[in-house]
Amino acid sequence: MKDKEKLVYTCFCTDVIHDGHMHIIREGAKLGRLVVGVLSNPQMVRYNRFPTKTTDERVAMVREVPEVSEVIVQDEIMYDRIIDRLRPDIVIHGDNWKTGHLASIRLRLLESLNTYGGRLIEIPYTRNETVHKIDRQMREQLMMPENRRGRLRKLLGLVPVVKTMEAHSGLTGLIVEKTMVATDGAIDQFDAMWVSSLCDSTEKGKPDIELVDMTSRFRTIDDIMEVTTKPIIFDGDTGGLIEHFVYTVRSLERMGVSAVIIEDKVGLKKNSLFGTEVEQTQDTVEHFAEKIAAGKRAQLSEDFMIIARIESLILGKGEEDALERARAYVKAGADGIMIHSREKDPAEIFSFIDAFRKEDETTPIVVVPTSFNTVTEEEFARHGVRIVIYANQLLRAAFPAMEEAAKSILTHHRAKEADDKLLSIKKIITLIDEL
Ligand code: SPV
Ligand code: MG
Repeated sequence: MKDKEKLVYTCFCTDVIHDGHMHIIREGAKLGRLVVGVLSNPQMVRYNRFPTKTTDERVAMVREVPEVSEVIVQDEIMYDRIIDRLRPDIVIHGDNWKTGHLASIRLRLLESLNTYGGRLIEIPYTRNETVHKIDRQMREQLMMPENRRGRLRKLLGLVPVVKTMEAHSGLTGLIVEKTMVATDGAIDQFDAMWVSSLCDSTEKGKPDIELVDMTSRFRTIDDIMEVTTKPIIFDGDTGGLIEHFVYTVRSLERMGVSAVIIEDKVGLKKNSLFGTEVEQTQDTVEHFAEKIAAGKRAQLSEDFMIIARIESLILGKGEEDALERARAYVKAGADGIMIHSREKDPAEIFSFIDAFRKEDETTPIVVVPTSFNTVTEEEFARHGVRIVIYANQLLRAAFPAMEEAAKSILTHHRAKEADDKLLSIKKIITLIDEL
């Protein structure tokens, strides 16, 4: 007999209701009055993959299910507050969260339930062919260029800071796509990917001087896109000639890239982190503004973004020059401003950001904290930064690890000594999912 007095709660973080969800719903409804929480979209971005429906649409979808008595929005990944509010007799969940990064959510939930004697019931997670197929189809939907391109703009509307990590290959793309951690009572993952000219060039053993041509850069993007769903921000270097940049914009849009960042330099571009140690020439305000305007005119979709990168601080031209350029570039149509610095001390970058924010509250500001790496995303957010790019850390992590393995094998004339620092053969052969 169904005990109508009992309040049963479950939370859904999904765009589609499949057999697995229906199983939980049916089992939950057998136990009492079933309330389903729908995890809000800003939290879905942290917990799962990017939602293809709005929170309201997902609420409406769950409301359609007759066994569900009530649908509410859960706007935190952790259950603490919702449990405090509802005090359900039972929480029902699949048994797929006992290990891995989701385990911390479960433990916190158990603590909350223990305070008043609530119960957690876990039922076997459904892993049948249909569920697997739906999951794969959802992922492939997210990969389609027309769905992927607008995702950066959508993210800007959902999260305070878009956490962006560099990817320079399919494999590093997968790391950015899949890495999740549980810290401080929250689940975290990266939101977007940066296809860096420094990393793309270095990976090919070439200097970062616009030597690797666009065809090759596009090939890297394609490798990443084939196996991931997160939005891509492309490092377009100087953008080249205006006459060429307009073609680049069209190609990137067609591929499903979300944004290109171009920097206001001309001639032989060198990496910004050299600063004034090498000869580098800044573009004129007028010419660079014209490049942005031409790119915006060439753009066919609404959602693609052209972000203007200001090199004034890198080149020792000062904040006033940077501000003047920011104004001109925004006026020319730039969808965002990236301000760069190679100082360890974030003072100059914050001084610019605060001054710019006083006159412009909305244009997204992008930073690349390679040198000023003590600043947290939260601190950037407080100053109004919207996109933080970790521009080269995966490549820099891989190089010393690879070099160490090479040296160890040369030193010992065998591979045994290197082995405990290496990914196991079992892991490497199962790392990549097959369709
Ligand atoms: C890159 O990652 O290629 C960049 C950022 O342009 S920086 O290397 O800091 O110039
Ligand atoms: Mg670059």
